[in-house]
Amino acid sequence: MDPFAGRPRRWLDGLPQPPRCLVMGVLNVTPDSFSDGGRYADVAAAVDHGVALREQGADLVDVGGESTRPGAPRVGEDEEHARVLPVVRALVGSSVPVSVDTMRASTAAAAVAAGAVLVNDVSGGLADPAMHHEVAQLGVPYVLMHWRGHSATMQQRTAYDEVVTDVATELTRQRDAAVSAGIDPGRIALDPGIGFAKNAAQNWTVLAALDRLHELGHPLLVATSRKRFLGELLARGDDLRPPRERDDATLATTALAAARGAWCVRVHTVGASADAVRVAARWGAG
Ligand code: PMM
Repeated sequence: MDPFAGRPRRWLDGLPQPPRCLVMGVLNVTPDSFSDGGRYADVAAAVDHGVALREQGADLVDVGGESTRPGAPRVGEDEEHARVLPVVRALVGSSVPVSVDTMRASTAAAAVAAGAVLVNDVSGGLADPAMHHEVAQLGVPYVLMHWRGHSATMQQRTAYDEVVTDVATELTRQRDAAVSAGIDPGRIALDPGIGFAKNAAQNWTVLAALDRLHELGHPLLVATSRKRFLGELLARGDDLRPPRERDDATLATTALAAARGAWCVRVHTVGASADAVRVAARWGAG
């Protein structure tokens, strides 16, 4: 029997390469994420939101059960499974393509068994030594993000000689580890980890250098949605623009990332971004 029966084939034959940037919709099943914590903490609300994201044009709905906002504590394995798996099952049952946002191999495996088609690991394999081997066995696409440590301490890890070079070097090291563990390089997308162990200036420097990250030879996922550096850019005096008022700025970063060749953007508000990536593709085609 085909273990992937019923799942969208386009995700199982490798990384899809559509003629436009993909849109991943964020679905945090957490009480404490920085912009949507608590809103989708119960299964029914989360599933309704995931279906709505799909209807608004998400190519994937990214289900996560552990907040990674700066300072967040870790969530236990059982709790993460209890948050994520019923939502993954229900969305897959509604024909929504789902990725799982997790740093744990066991959660990745359980979510793929429940129908998820991609593993999105913000730690790039550093949080759980079993992750790369597990993803290799699962045979699904893998988003490998630049990461230097858990949320509780990551903002103390912002020392770089030159941020773009260092991010590229560290991503390459993790990519090589993933490939050595058996993950097909054709199924790996890289993500510079905007807001992870980076201050606002470093985030902007990395975004301005996407071309250098393209040289690593993998599709790039860019996730800026509602992040603090946008709140800082748009601050009035000492008052940061609140997370839920950063969607217009996120739309600008979506359009720019898509125009600079990003393979996928990860966003909270999907509809406008789904339009923007089409505009960027059409503009690029001339
Ligand atoms: N950021 C967050 C969560 N998951 N996944 C990837 N690949 N890249 C990111 O930058 C990323 C992520 C944190 O933000 P959230 O609270 O909006 O989910």
